[in-house]
Amino acid sequence: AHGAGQQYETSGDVLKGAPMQQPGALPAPVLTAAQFDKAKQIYFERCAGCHGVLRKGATGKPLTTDITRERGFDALKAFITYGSAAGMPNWGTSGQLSEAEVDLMANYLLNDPPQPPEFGMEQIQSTWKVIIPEDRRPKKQMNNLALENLFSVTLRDSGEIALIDGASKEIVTIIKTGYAVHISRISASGRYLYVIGRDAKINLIDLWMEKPDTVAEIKIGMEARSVETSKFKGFEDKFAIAGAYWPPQYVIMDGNTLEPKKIVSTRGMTTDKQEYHPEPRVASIVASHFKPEFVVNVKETGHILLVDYSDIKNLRVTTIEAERFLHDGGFDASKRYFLVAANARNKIAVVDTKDDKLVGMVEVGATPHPGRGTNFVHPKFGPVWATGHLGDETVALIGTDPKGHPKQAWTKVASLTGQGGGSLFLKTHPKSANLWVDTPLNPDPEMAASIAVFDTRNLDKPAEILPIAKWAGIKDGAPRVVQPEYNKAGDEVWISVWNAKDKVSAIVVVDDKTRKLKSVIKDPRLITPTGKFNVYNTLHDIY
Ligand code: DHE
Repeated sequence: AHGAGQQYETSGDVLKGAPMQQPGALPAPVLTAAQFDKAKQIYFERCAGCHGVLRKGATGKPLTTDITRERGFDALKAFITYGSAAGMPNWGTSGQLSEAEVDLMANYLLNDPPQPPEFGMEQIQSTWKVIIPEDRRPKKQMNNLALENLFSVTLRDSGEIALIDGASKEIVTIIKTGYAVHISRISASGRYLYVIGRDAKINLIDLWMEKPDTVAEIKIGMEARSVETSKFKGFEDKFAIAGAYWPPQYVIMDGNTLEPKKIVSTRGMTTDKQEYHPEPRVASIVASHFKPEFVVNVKETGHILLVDYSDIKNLRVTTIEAERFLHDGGFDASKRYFLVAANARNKIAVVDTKDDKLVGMVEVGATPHPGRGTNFVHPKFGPVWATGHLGDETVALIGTDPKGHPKQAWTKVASLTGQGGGSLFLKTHPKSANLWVDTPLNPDPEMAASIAVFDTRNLDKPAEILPIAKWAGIKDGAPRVVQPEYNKAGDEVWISVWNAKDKVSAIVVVDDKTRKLKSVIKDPRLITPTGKFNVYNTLHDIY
């Protein structure tokens, strides 16, 4: 039941209870260059997401050699093989790593981690390509697409995105991108689409072309997850920003060409112990609607940076002390407050993007994972923002209206009971009374293959469970139902049925009012669809 997604789990107590090695720990085993390279690659693909490139730990435990050598080969081997209840995947028994590979990884962890190279302006510049310069791009929209209701869909394992027309549900085009694209964002004008791969490659896609395609590309590091674009009045489409996991840095670029302008390192001191951290990765980034600022969340140090892009030569950054292990988040309905999960700390930090300060720190359930979260009006407590959790079945509702409901603001006002843990994303829409909560990482295959729907006008009513993968007619494989996303009108919900690369996947469209199946998008080109980004909703932060 463990998939790659299990890498999400927090504080995987990787080494807890492991038999202690005798004092005078083992020396590092010698690996050949070929073995070392293979292990390095496996580590990068499977382990670094949670444990960090330098193995300092974040979502997973630290694995520096002072720790691994004390525990020893056998304990490491057991944990890699069997995993742990706290979230370490069972790489051995799941068959994802062979026994020889598990041995190799245990030995590799007894060696010091190699430091990957930096990626400064010279390297970034050398990857930058303008495929169609601005003066050769269309002056107006050259296609008949209803761009505001277009969906950009991540095809995770094929290194592509699909653009799908919201009305006809036809695939308009498939565009080659970086490796395992993570998110899509839209420029303020609605014309440009930015997507970023895990390999830190960004594609700038022009939606005005007869057939939308990449007009510029760049690589801003070795590994990344986030990209965003300037939205404040007067700066529409002017800048793009991307955050890297390695090297730990963010890069500000020209919004129309991706020309790299400025690189800023995020290395520095942690908020709690105020110790130096060599690998503070950039997690989510959003663009303020109140100021010419990007909100940049630095995972390992716990700082939220408000980066003022009005004068990047004399860059002003407000550094907000929040909480360590910042990951994903989104705005409240007024778009003034940004709420972000400090996932391994079971908290949501709240930043006022008008006054540029921290206004709340809310204790929620185990390992909150909101995506961008979602907003609705609670019958009793007024406007709330919601998050689901990886570590438990609850949905936490946080009051977001300090004027009208001051007592509830920045507190957990209620907790709903969903179908189980392993939730990644949830969504409603201003026009809807349905709250959709996924559970793709739940170990129970049936739960992972279905979605829970709450009635936001009557939250005492238990959620209805819809068997989305069954509706898609997918029997083969272990499909995971992930990330509900509304269309522009707010009357349809699109849900991915994410299966293995060599199995059939689909997108299921549900009528929001009736909660009945509306259509199933199936196509051989639809390989491992995960995130879906409706142009209008993404642009206007409607969720
Ligand atoms: Fe994500 C958002 C990081 C695994 C699908 N993911 C994000 C964001 C971060 C992040 C920092 C916020 C970006 C922003 O808003 O600027 N994700 C990570 C990881 O580090 C992690 C845990 C492990 C990894 O190795 O990458 C990880 N993510 C996954 C997946 O396995 C998912 C489920 C499938 C996939 O496509 O890879 C996945 N992540 C998503 C999606 C979003 C996202 C769909 C955007 C959700 C939204 O509605 O905004």
